[in-house]
Amino acid sequence: MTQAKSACQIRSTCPYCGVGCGVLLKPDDKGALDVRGDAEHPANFGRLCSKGSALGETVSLDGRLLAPQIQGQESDWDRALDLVATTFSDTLAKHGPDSVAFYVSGQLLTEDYYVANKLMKGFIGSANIDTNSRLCMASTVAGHKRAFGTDTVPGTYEDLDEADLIVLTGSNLAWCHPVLYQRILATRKKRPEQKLVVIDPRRTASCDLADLHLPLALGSDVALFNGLLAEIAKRGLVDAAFAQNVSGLEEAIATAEGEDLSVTGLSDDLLAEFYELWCATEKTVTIFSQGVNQSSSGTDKVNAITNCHLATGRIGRAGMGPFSVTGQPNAMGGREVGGLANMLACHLDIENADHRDAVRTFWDAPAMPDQIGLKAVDMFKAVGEGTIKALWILHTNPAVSMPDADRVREAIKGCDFVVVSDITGATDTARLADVLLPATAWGEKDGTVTNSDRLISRQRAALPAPGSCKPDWQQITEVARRMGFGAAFDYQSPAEIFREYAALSGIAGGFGKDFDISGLKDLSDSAYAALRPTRWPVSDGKQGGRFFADGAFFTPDGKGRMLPVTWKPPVSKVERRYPFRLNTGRIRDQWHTMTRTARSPRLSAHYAEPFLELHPEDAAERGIGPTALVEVTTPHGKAILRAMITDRITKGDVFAPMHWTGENAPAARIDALVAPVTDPISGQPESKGSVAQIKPFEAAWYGFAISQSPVKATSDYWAVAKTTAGYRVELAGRETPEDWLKEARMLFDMPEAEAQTMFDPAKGTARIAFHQDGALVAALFISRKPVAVMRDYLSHLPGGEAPQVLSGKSPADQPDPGPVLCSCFNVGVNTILTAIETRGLMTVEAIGEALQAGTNCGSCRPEIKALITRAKGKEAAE
Ligand SMILES: Nc1nc2c(c(=O)[nH]1)N[C@H]1C(S)=C(S)[C@@H](COP(=O)(O)OP(=O)(O)OC[C@H]3O[C@@H](n4cnc5c(=O)[nH]c(N)nc54)[C@H](O)[C@@H]3O)O[C@H]1N2
Ligand SMILES: Nc1nc2c(c(=O)[nH]1)N[C@H]1C(S)=C(S)[C@@H](COP(=O)(O)OP(=O)(O)OC[C@H]3O[C@@H](n4cnc5c(=O)[nH]c(N)nc54)[C@H](O)[C@@H]3O)O[C@H]1N2
Ligand code: SF4
Ligand SMILES: [Mo]
Repeated sequence: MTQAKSACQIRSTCPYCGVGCGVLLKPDDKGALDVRGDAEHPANFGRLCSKGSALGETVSLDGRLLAPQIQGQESDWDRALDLVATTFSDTLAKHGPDSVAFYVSGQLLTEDYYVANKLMKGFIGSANIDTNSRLCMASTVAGHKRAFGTDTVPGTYEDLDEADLIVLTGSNLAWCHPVLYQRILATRKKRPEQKLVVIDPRRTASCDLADLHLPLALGSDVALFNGLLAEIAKRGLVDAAFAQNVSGLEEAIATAEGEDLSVTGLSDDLLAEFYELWCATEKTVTIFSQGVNQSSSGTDKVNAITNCHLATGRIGRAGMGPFSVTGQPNAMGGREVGGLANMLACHLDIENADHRDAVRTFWDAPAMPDQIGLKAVDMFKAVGEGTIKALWILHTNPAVSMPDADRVREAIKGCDFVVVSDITGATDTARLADVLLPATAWGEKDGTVTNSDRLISRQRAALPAPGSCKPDWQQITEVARRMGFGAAFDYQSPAEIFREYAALSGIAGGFGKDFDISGLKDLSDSAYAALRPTRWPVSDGKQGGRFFADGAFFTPDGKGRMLPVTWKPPVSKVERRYPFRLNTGRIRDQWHTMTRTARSPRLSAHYAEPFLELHPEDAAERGIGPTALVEVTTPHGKAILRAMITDRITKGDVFAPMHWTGENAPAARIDALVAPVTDPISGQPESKGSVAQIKPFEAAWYGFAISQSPVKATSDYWAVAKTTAGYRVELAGRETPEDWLKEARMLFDMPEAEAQTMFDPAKGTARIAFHQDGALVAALFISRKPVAVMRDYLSHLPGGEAPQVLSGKSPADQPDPGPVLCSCFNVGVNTILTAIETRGLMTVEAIGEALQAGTNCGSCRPEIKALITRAKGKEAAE
């Protein structure tokens, strides 16, 4: 079947991670959307993870931005676009091209991205366009360019099926690229000899089904892979024939041999086991992600990995190669169109005069910068210093996701003119905008994205654009026209933009660049509409496939480069005042700053609150109990997070998720704590290596609330999550209010409603519930200790009668299911534990048969396995 539409099902692509899963969309006439995996899409063959499966729950218009706003007042497109265009033009005229900037996103579609880059680099005449991919893929881009001469991912997903060894380093694939992880598990079922090794300072969910876990010291990957390179040389495993195509071999090996492996903190036995496995297994794929990239030595880490693959010639052949998995759905597309401040377009270089001239001629561009622009961290510094006076932010939320986020927030607030294009006005960044432009969202827009393995897939609209929302490409081209660049931005459709882009890539191909999709430059509108997933390159010379097995690289001498790299510690030094290393990252069911995933009750049930993973000994030494709140301080900011005491983390490290924001847990904006230090080559921030102090948060009171409607919390700590019945809220404060009933009325905005109460002043407990027309609307539970009530049970009560709500627990015949582990079938941890303990179900399959848990998307299978392993451990100990 090749049609884009079949039986009212529309083929599109999941808007979350870089796996790039194909989806089948079926809208109904009420605006709801049925979302299934596309069995014919080569990235997922029908599989979806928990986030993809819950897409239908995120498309409601609740909270959507539906019309432009100027200074918080609703406006119309003409006025808003005129204001944006005149302000950018005036700023340009008065202060020159470097006084304006765009900050864009790896979630923009290729067509959006292409026109944003063209406007800034060809017509405004500045290279001040950077992207959140600077926080994500920049070290990989720099590492690839150093090693290969271009930013090329050599392999494809099929390599994961064919590999005999898969190494995950700095990648929690089970949670962040779940469908790829499931793909590996499926292979291992068929070929149990395939081995899986995870290299991560934390024992993540990805480790639960792995053969080997190396809990290396944070930041020590260069040393670990240098040790491997030295071992490769020692064993005589350098591929002499392939080495003819590689420069820098001897120097890289000599440098590697001098490395002190003790900085990895790994035992000689563990190192030997890993090196033996790697050396003995030709078909090895090394997958890497943010544990590698988000580091002050990120680029060196990438090259420490590529060195090992180049030395052994394990690259570009089936089942082997270094493999950077991309984060965002179009992180790869953004790299292709030149969305980074140091790139031009189609992998061409700004600083190369021939490349510049070719692009200038192609675009008929009046102004082209000959120098690279400001990279994200420097861009927001320039905004803070007032040198950038007009800033347009599209499809990203930097007030939350940039390091030193409080300073970034201040910088945006103080900027003369800020435009934000988003699908909602309720983000930390959108709230600071002078002009807010409403964008069409994923289900409503058309274009293309490129995933981790160079597959270009179509995103197709299945729902009508609500209100007056416009796609990002139209917003950009409308502004370009109003700035006087109409002729160059006269596009009527994404297809037209795509054709131009494909034609430009042919010029890059002419320069010998890898990214050439000129074979698609004459795609008709209907062929674009029907385009099936297509792997680049698509040119007369090459169609899809892998790169570099032939030994031909894109460097000036045509050779692959090995780099002499040495271990350097993270920039921030652990010291007496800041004795902990703060690692940050993702959880399974939330996407970044939560503007979409937090709308889904299912996805919000996995972790309903921001948390800090810390080691049991560190917790004990500091008097931090299992459900306590922890105050985390770094030289840059403070946060309050729920303690999650676990030996999955190394003593001395702490880990916090990046997701929570001013909208849902203002004390837990983790990037407010992260130092704005960067890799000197890639400019990528070290989001995982700040230093911190921790202590118990001195709460005078703790609270838990449930409510049918949104709440107005103001306490020192609060965190809200969506439930099927409304909202659940965790609260805490340093000072106890005088009157809890008054507080509850304010929290729930219920000045009048009749209250049911239970107070015990001596114990400091208060319980208050509000009913209306016989149904529970809200309830608040207060205590001097962390509140002990059955949260998951209570969360379902609003809207029902719930006369016994103040007891805080379920009637004896209704056990508390506990926090949801399987979000597809809503199965809680307690339910699974009870099944393990009382029914002796000791395999993931048996649990699946009995409870359905883990049988749909499979994202929770590693966690089910971990529960079983824990239960087995307990049994053995008893
Ligand atoms: N559920 C979910 N999935 C996502 C996303 C999301 O928000 N939510 N976002 C997407 C995006 S944009 C991205 S970029 C990817 C990121 O995907 P990943 O990179 O897999 O995710 P992270 O959790 O940021 O970091 C991965 C791991 O790096 C480890 N790490 C930290 N420091 C080091 C180190 O020095 N060395 C090594 N070897 N490991 C280290 C951390 O402990 C962490 O477990 O996920 C994508 N997928
Ligand atoms: N501490 C720490 N910080 C990190 C990371 C980390 O691991 N640790 N990871 C970094 C990484 S890898 C990444 S990728 C970034 C991600 O960080 P961000 O890009 O800031 O996070 P998102 O929540 O994805 O922001 C996307 C925004 O676009 C809006 N949006 C959704 N659809 C559309 C649309 O169609 N058009 C427009 N115009 N807007 C839309 C959303 O509502 C949201 O506000 O965070 C980085 N920050
Ligand atoms: S793995 Fe999950 S989040 Fe990533 S593209 Fe596939 S369904 Fe979407
Ligand atoms: Mo990312």
